[in-house]
Formats: sequence, C-alpha cells, structure tokens
Amino acid sequence: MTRHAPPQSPGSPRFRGIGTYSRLPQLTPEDRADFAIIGVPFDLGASFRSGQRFGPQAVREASRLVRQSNPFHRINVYEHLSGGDYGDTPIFPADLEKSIAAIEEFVRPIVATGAVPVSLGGDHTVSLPLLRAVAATHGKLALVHFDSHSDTDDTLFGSKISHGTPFRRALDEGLIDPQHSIQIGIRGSTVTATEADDPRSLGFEAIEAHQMFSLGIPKLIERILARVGARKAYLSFDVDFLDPAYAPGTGTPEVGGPSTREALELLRGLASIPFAGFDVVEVLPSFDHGQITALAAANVAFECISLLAVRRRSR
Ligand SMILES: [Mn+2]
Repeated sequence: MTRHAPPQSPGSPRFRGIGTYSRLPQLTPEDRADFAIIGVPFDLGASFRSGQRFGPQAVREASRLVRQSNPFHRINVYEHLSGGDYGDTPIFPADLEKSIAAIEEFVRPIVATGAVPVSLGGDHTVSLPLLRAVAATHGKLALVHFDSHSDTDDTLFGSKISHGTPFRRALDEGLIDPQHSIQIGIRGSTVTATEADDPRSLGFEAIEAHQMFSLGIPKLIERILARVGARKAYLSFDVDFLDPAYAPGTGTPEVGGPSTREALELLRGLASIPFAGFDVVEVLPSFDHGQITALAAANVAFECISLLAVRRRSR
C-alpha cells in the first residue's frame, strides 16, 4: 500500500501548495489510508452565531504549519500511519436533514475501509451523522467529549437535530454507551439551576470546568482512562471547550475555560484508548482573530492523529 504523507519542508516551504490539511495528499473514498481528514462544512444546527460552514477550510489553512512529527511523543506520525485529506462531505445549504444524511453516507464507506475519520466541523450537529457512520462499522462507542456544553438536550428551539442535541440522539440510537462516556469542561450560565446535572441523569460522567481545575490534568486523564477502559471510543472536541481567549472564533463561547496548553496536555495522556473516530468542531472563522482558533483546532487534530500513531507504535 502506498503510504500517504505530507511533503517535508526542505524543498517545499509550508506556504506552498494546495491547502489540504497539513498539505496531505488529497484522496478519494476509494483510496486506502489509516486516517482520513474529512471536512464537514455545515452550520444549519447552530443556535447563536453561525458560519461554521467556513470552519474546515480555515483549519486546513492554519494547518500548513503542522509538520510530520510530534516531539512530545518523540514520534514521526507518518512512519506509522498513512493519511490523506478526503475533502468535504456533500452539503445541502438549505436542507438540514438531507445534509445530515449526506454526511453519514459520505463517511460510512471511508470508515468501512478501516480508516479512522478525523473530521473538521462544522457546528456540533455533525457529530451525530459522524457517530452513525463510525458505529456502523465499530458498534456502540465510548464517548470522550470536550466541550463547555453537554449537547444532550432533547430539543433545541423545538428541533430534535441541532448542535445542542447530538449526544442525546446518539444515546437514543444506541451509538454511544453513556456508562463509558465522559464529558469534560462543562460551564457557563444555564437556563435552569440544575441543568448541569442533566447529562449525569442520562448516565454520562460529567466533569464541569471548576471540577476539572481542582482535579488537575493528571488526575483528569486517569478519570477518562478509567471511564473508557479498553473500549472503542470516539473523541469529540468542541473548540468552545477552550477559553474564549484561546478560541474566540466559535459559535457559543463560555468564559472560564482551559488554555490550549492544558488541552494539549490532556489529549497527550489518552494514547492507550483505541479511538475509532475524532472530530474537531465549531470553528467560526468570522469571529476568529489572527487564526487563534483555527490554529488551535489544527493542532488538536494533529494531537488526535498522534494518538493513533503512538498506539500503532506500541503494538
Ligand atoms: Mn458542543
């Protein structure tokens, strides 16, 4: 099998070439790779600011500076993995249901080839069709969810499918196992006084931002690993997990969150989990400044890819 990898910088400066993720080769669903970058330019499920449809391309542009090796893990990712950018899913800009179906249909056969999708959103609604596509091959998944919101509402403004409901629907459809799922970073003012307990009543473990800071990152990593165990898992990273100082370009920002540095440290502790899919969502370029958010998202995606490489190396 051809090992797909980005060109190295000497001889090809990083500002040169077509803007795929990390300048990876552009692949088609017929190609074979270990991981698949997939853009999901969808924002019909956003309840406040919208424009996340422009997220994938902003993250790709910021990812030019993402190189082949992760020095924390002392690993060249592409010595262990082949990866490519599969472009964007089809989208119908005035039809939510049709778009959701098209996202799932695009991603499902890619997952069936054995590739791990690393999807770039899009508002958080996209996690639902992505989970459907991943669960179709891998079965019920443990969810590791970084976000300032639990996104487990039954409805949002009367709609069953939105960026506030993906994990409730995933639960209803049996795509995720709440007993082995964990949400981290939940914060912000709420509609009712006890809303923060809602995901717990559904069976999720939820670590609110204030609990996260008192636990500290090493203990937090232990909690995530204990919750997931050896199960196949899906990691969903909403950039509003980060404090707005580190991710201003997003739809529903909440103050009092972690820094990008803390997020990287957290992610780096998760290499023992067998991840079957990742998404990085809610990048909203029109509210971004100096690529702060897009650059954070590009590097979060690289840390996710690095986890796959570290796990491959250890086996
Ligand atoms: Mn979210």
